[in-house]
Amino acid sequence: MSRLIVISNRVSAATGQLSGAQGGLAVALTAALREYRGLWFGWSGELTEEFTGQINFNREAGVTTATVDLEEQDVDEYYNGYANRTLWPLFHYRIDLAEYERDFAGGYQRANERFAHTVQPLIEPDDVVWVQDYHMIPLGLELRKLGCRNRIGFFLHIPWPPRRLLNTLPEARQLVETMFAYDVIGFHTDEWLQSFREYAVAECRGSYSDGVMAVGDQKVLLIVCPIGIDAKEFTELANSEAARGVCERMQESANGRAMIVGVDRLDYSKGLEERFLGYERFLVDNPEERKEVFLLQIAPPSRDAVESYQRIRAGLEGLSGRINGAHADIDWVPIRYVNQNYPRDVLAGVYRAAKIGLVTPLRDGMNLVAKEFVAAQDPDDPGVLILSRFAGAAAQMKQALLVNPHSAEEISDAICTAISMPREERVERWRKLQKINLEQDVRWWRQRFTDALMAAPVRERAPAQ
Ligand code: GDG
Repeated sequence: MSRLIVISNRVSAATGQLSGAQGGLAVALTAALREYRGLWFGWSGELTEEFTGQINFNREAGVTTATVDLEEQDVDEYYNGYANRTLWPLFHYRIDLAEYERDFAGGYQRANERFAHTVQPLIEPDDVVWVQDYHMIPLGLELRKLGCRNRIGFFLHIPWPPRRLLNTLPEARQLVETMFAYDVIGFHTDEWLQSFREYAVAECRGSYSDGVMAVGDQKVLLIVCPIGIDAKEFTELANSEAARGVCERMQESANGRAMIVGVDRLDYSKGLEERFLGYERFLVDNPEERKEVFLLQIAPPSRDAVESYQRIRAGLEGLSGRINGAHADIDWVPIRYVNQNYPRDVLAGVYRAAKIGLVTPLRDGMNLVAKEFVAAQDPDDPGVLILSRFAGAAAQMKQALLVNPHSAEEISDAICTAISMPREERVERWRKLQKINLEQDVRWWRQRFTDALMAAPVRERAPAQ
């Protein structure tokens, strides 16, 4: 049987001490790697004076990880630069925040070449290679240049931007052309796939038929493959003693008021400012309801080496302070805004205690918080999910209250609807949402992708460069 080689920027085999965004993904990939006797390769997160390509092997939770240290300049240009200051904002439609620097593009290319040279000797002829996310777009081509004929797939965890936005990136076409070295490319939604397809057809002379994009003599299968969570595990977590304790504590501190919860990495794509403004609109427009609710926003800081993240953090502190100053009373504060990272069982208990989950990103590849909120609910008395129609999750979670996150009025209206929603309707909506959560979970996702990849024809030869 073929081995699976997963390649991603950061590596985190599931050891039982999962935290943050790696949680569900690490569980899914670890399970796949165990099944296929695989290997997980990526950056160690550590710096080195001079890049040597020396690999640190580790065996964790039944999975072999192989990591490599990077030079400070690589991290500045590749990770903090091109990945997080160029591609992340651009792919989330924020060309106002995107920084286009040749040094970033050069560092990104160099880091990907270094990854390819380092991992290539570890790849055996029958192995199947799965590259993850926007940090590594050109990696497949770099491996092909080194003679790798294995099946190589790529999965994009973030949105694919519309063609006209992508064209603002000076090297957009060259970047997209590197992707034809893959055998399969996966997207969370049909919308992201269609944007990729439109770009490839219009700008790279691609032709598309039956899910296959052909460019010259290269063919790549495009698939929609929405990621899920480990819904069963998360539901169990929400029923654990620790989570129940947290839930009770939250209910006590809510003092009979309905808790609205938001949980997001502190990132401008998550629409936190717009969410606060929508909530404020609700307070202003519904004076009789306002002291019946409060918003708990958990927002652990991320990427704080990047200036736009420092700005959003300062902006949110100002905005939550202003809203609390304007609307609070001696016995009530409208927003509890917390910049901390909590263990997963605490999050599960918090979700469970909430009457409303407010998940309103301006743009999101998928959004796993929406799925976790659903998985954590009490089946007999579930809370209501308010979800941005611009999150990939909206394509699957149609029984949520879908809103335009830019509209304070829509957010406010949805909060009103959620607060007064009868129990039967809440239960009915929740059942459908949880059914999809369980059916299309994280294992379904990786099986769908690896099945497509394993079925791809093996390349006869590496493309000439
Ligand atoms: C990218 C894409 C796509 C958050 N705060 C805490 C904490 N979290 C966890 C959540 C959730 C994860 O982080 C966030 O996942 P999202 O999917 O919401 O967002 P991104 O981090 O932007 O992820 C996204 C995803 O990749 C997968 O493809 O869905 O669209 O942007 O699991 O629970 N976890 C803990 N403490 C916190 O305080 N433990």
